[in-house]
Amino acid sequence: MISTAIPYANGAPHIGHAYERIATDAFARFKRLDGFDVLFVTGMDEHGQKMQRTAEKEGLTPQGLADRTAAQFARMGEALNARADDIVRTTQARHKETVLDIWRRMEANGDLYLSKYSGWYSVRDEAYYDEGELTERDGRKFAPTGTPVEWVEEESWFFRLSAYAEKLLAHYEAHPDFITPEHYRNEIVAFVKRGLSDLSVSRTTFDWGIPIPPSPETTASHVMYVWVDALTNYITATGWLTVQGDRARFWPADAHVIGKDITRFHAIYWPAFLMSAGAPLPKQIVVHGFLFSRGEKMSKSLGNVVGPHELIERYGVDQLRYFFLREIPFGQDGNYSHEAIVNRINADLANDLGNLAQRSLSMIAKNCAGAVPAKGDLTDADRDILAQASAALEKARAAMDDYAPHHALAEIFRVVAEANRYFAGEEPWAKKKTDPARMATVLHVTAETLRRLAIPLQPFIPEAAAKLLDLLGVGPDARDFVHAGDADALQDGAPLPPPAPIFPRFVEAEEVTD
Ligand code: ME8
Repeated sequence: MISTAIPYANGAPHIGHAYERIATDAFARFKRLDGFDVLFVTGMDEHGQKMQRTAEKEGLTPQGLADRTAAQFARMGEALNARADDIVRTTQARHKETVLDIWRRMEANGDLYLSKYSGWYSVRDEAYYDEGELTERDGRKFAPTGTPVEWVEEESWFFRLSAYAEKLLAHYEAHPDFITPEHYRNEIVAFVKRGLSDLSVSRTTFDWGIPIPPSPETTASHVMYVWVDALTNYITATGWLTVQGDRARFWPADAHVIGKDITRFHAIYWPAFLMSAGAPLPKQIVVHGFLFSRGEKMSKSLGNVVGPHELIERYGVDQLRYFFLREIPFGQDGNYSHEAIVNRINADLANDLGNLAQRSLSMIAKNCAGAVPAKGDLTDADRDILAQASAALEKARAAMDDYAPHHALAEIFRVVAEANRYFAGEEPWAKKKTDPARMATVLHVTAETLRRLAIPLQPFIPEAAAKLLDLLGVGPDARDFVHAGDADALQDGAPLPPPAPIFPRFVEAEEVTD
């Protein structure tokens, strides 16, 4: 099981959301093609004060706002070719049931108590902050994330988070890969080592949330703190705890893919809640960095918010997926700009991969009767390029196990570049008259190299890889990684469809300015 964070339903999808969805989809596709049984889930975070306030501002009901945003995110998932198996919306009945179950388990374990909360709260972050973490500007106080905080004083349920610091540290110690990349792990470990305060887990000053069952001790009606609610979505998706159906086997999750701003919630609160509820912990919290448009943080006020749909329309979906996954070292922040995207499209996709496929396949169409040319005796150069293409899958697999798609793609494209050198060096066009058998062998080896590379490219650029495999005559049931090797190699004389381009160059149109 692999998940994305569930985006707040108070605003339209932005490129950070698209990035997370693309990366998680690539991880899910990779495992699926590698023979694993995969559950890929996403969702919508629909409760909380921020939702209630935005809805009021826009003259909508919170549910109306959530429905509108959920439809936008569903469209984004389709447009990115990154459809999940399930979308958990926190206003769904199945989810409320799961959250109440978790709550009762934490209560039964003696970890919830009623008290009074007085302290600072950021509605934008839906997070509490200690006085010491705040900065002051113009008489107003701000959280370390830059968002304004307000003073909150209310009756509240508390979760005994303080009792979990040692247990969490022991867990991080015993599972060094629990938070990855390591840099985020170190931050979390240092934070927990400073000690944890108990966490306020209910609110009484608004009502857009999951109601907490009334107790004789309370004087007001409480709704669940939105992070207890939201984090539980991951269990809702599997039905573990409640439905116990077919999907329950997917819990505990293998990976929660999240952005760096919400590591505290996923690597501290969530495992503590689960320990309290007696539930197994997810195996890994996989953290990605933030995307910036030319190095600036995206914000509406800066006017640099480019929507995912606009980018897909301008560059193409595989092009965008490739750019994000190849360009940004996973886990680090990254920039995107028109120039950088065009550069990747033209250099890697159009020139290296697209041209090699186009040149070799059109030579085959013209000179080899549109069928896989016959392979003669192999030279060292032939054997070497085929071996490199096979090894690319192994290296990509290791990189993806480390959540490093940029390394996987770098390796595959290193071999694409090698294959171009091989093709240019062998000059099959010059051998047409002098040594047609050798020409056929070089074209065969090139086509087989492309097949071996197209197979591991599928998770990253699904449409173009499928098109390339079509052009190579590889049937839909011969595309899993298990078919990448010698046993399924192209056969002499197998018919091929007419060649077609897979990646056009990006040509500047007059209106494309940045
Ligand atoms: O945090 N670049 O929702 P969200 C890359 N509802 N990733 C970014 C980003 C950027 N500029 N901006 C945001 C929430 N993200 C909660 C999650 S999970 C139980 C609840 C990432 O809509 C962000 O880090 O603010 C998070 O992983 C995801 O987008 C949703 O952010």
